[in-house]
Amino acid sequence: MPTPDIHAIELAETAAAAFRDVFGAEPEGLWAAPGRVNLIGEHTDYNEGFVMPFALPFYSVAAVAKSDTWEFHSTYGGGDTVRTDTLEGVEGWAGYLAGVAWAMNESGYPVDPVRIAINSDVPHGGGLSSSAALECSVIIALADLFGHEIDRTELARIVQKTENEYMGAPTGILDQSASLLCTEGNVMFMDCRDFSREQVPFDLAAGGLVMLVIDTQAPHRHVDGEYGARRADCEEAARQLGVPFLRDAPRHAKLDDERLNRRMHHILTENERVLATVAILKQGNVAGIGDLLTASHVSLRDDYEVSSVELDSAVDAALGAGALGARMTGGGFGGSAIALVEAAAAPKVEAAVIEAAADKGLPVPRVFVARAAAGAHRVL
Ligand code: GAF
Repeated sequence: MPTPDIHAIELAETAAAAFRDVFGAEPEGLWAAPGRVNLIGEHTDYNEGFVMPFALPFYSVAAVAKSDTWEFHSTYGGGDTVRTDTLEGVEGWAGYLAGVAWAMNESGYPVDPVRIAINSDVPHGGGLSSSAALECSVIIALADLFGHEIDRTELARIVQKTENEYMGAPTGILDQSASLLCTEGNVMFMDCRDFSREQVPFDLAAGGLVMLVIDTQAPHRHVDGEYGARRADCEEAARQLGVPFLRDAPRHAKLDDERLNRRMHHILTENERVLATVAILKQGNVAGIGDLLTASHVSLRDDYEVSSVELDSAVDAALGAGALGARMTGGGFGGSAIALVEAAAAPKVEAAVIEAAADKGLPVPRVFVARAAAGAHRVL
């Protein structure tokens, strides 16, 4: 049972107040699910490789009660309310809510209509899994309310089904797993082949360090073709090598196609970097992972080609100002970067990142200090 997060409780109070205002009734409960940072192990999830996320203390909170019809309210985006008799074809933010209920029904866990009021402070479009947080807060609520005892790895699969089949986004399993399975104070090392995982202590303060998250304010998108194109490249590379997934490719495999070869090289080296990161963290040497983070960024930028001018600017400026390591995090094409820095150097790194963006005429990034927070839980 995670320690109740004060912040999640405040968000929950606002969600409950919105629920009362809009529906004129009390919610039956409040459930919170966090956004995430992926420390390392990027684009490896759909190659059945290794990932290493931690939960951020930013949450989506769902206030929920049973109802006669589907009613969805969100406190953000103008305080919109959507009412529907059917779960089919709900679009926009409410689609994530309807989609989770749809995926539960499809997966053999029947749910009836509910009212949901959502409140969230996971930055939208920041590449920090705001949609997974939304979906995960709703799925733990529905599982509780309708008495389904479902393993959290199965919940993650149902949320992935929502993304893939209802929302049409071909994502892997990283974000949902992070939101549902991460634990406070730890970074989660997970094998996406079989969900085997280990919570690795992530004590930044003991090493005099902080992890900065740099939200570039350049929206990141999944539904456009680039994410799917990377997946297709990986599948084709695996097919040409005769292996089920790139995770299974031999270390020195070579493909004739230069682009596919680079994609494969990223996946193979990224999996190795995750294993090296786990080993270093287990020695209690958080500062020692800096070079691995930076090498991951270089690989994502050059071999996998999912970085962006905003992310590269943030990473280069952070490193130039003394960060021990920095990289983009999440799917890329905008979104957020992370930088591992000595606590005393954090203001200098933040200033350098902001100045570099201004010099290039890019949006002003929002920089904050991350900590490893609790995964999805019932608040009240
Ligand atoms: C996005 C996807 F949703 C994840 O499944 C994962 O592939 C990630 O990009 C890249 O590591 O967040």
